[in-house]
Amino acid sequence: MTQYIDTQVCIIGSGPAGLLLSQLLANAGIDTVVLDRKDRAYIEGRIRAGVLEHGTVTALEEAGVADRLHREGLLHDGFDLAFDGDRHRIDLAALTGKTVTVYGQTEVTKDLFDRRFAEAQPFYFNVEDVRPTDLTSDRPVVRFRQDGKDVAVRCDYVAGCDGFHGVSRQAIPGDVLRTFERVYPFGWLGIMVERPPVSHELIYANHARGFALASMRSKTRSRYYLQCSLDDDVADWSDDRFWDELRLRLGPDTAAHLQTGPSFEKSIAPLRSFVAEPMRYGNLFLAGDAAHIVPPTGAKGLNLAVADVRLLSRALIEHYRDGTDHHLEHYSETALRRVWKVERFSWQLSTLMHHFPENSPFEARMQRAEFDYLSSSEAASRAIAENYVGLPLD
Ligand code: RFL
Ligand code: PHB
Repeated sequence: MTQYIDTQVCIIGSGPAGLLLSQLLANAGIDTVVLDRKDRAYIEGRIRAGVLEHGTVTALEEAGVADRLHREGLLHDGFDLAFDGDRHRIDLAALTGKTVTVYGQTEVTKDLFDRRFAEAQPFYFNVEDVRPTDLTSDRPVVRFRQDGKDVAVRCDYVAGCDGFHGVSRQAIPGDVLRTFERVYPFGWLGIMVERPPVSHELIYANHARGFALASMRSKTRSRYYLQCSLDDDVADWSDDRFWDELRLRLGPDTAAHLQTGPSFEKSIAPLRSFVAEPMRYGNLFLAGDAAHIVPPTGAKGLNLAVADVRLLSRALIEHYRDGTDHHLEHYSETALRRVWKVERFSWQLSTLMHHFPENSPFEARMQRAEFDYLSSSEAASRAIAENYVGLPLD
């Protein structure tokens, strides 16, 4: 026997995109049902993004979930690019008048869950076999199984917020969907450690041995990354090996301030650029990693997911409140225009800052020339800065 549930918007995926969309719609009096194949503890535990654009903070404020962020988040008004020992600071505040906020994705997710649970939002966790159907009808149905029972959510719209490996994108027929992809020939090995950061701002370093990033989650917790081979196994990387390599890539002046300790998280993530077009099929709308992936170098993945959700929530609220579909009709093209600009920036910064095994000496010189140009040109630095703090919504 199938249990039927009726709602206005069925949201597949309760990562940051799905949770924020649900909250923004709830604030406008729109009903949602949210489902996820994992549970809350698992989703909150995923250590990922750390840098929030100004617009992301605004969206969290609009959703009413920014109190702790304002208390605990760290405002950063610049970051460093390092190239074979030379350093160039991108002064975000001076170049753009804006800052970014360092606050972990784990915390954003926790704040959103706390709020949704306080409002008794219906969640379906640990669901299996999720199938979005009837997407071109005016009453789509999302079917799934939970605890051996069949459930069907009847809705006006489906929001596919189920990440890169989700089912929503796959529900778009092959003759409609176009995908664009670049897979990078290396990964990022990341660790978390309960020690003060090596520097009060982030350092992105290109070294002949590979890229390194010094980041943080708070004044006492650091996050470091090293470019690694895709064949590497986390087990090959003892903490000692990680610290030795990080010291080499950051250089002696910075390394002198490095406080090491036992890591409590260590994982390898591949780097990919990916875009799916269109981001709408019938009454299905894709948002976040379900539609696009950026390499983490520009710190854009979570921010891009939030930008999609701002556009989509605005369009859905306009539909229910004013009865007009102008922004829904243009959602895909508006979102994609911004997505491609952010893809471009993430690709540019990734290309500049990594050691590419296949690069010829010419391409290596081009990287160096780009760094030298950035270091000497305020215009070039401002172009990096305005992308890093976040491009306008549309
Ligand atoms: P998520 O977070 O992947 O959430 C998708 C949710 O959908 C669920 N799901 C399903 N649910 C039901 N049925 C199915 N069939 C389903 N399949 C999947 C999943 O369980 C999950 O809960 O996507 P969302 O919401 O679009 O959010 C995107 C962000 O998580 C992602 O872009 C960022 O984490 C990327 N990222 C960074 N972004 C930044 O803005 N700044 C950063 O500094 C940054 N650093 C990073 C990153 C990602 C990293 N990794 C590991 C990929 C650093 C790393 C290392
Ligand atoms: C992080 O702290 O996890 C982080 C920061 C900046 C990036 C990517 C990841 O560009």
